[in-house]
Amino acid sequence: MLIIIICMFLFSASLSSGQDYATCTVPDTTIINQLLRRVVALEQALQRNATERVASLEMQLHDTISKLNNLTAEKNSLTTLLETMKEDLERVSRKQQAALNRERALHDPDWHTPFNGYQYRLTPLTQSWQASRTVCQDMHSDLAVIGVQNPTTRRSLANTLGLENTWIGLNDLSREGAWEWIDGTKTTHDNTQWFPGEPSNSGNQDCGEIWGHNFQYKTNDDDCTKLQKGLCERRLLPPK
Ligand SMILES: [Ca+2]
Ligand SMILES: [Ca+2]
Repeated sequence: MLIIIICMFLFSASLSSGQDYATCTVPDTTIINQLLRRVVALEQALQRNATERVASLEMQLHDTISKLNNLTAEKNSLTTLLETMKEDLERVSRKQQAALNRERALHDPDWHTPFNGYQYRLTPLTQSWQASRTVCQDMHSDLAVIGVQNPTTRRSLANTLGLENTWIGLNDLSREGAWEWIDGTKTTHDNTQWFPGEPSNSGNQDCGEIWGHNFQYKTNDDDCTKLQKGLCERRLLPPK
């Protein structure tokens, strides 16, 4: 086998050098050894080149992966920063919108603004308690609770708005005699100033109203279907 390889090598050499090795005879041992050493050296050189090339490619791959990881981390960091900036922008926008809404509300001529952080107005038509409440809710408010629990504020509202019998946010619709404000607060001696003898539930009275001047603007229960105006209340939210 080795002789065949050597013959092939000699034939190849004859083609490149022009020397005639066409007749392949068994060469001298020295020549064979020289050729063998050249083959081994060539093989070792090829092996070294391949190893170095693989090592170089591995380093390049490692470097590329490292850069990719760095870019991914940078991208994640920028994404987080972008989301934070977006949230900050939205918060500022909401704050500006709230301040704008508050400013508009403060200058809304249809609403009265006492000093308790709320605004008040009467519903335009005489309606049932529930219909009056719906009108208030359509104006982003509800029937009054806070302003009519405090005697001083209630009297101020009565004088300013000219309150007569007026629906407020009070009822015992859930259970007879269990009076509560529409914000869920139970009635107490301090937060509900009933006119003496009230609530009477006379003929089934489940909705609360403020009585007029002659009754010191005290509270009474009345038939919920009675047609009268309601007192709407909305909170002036300070910007956050
Ligand atoms: Ca009742
Ligand atoms: Ca009554």
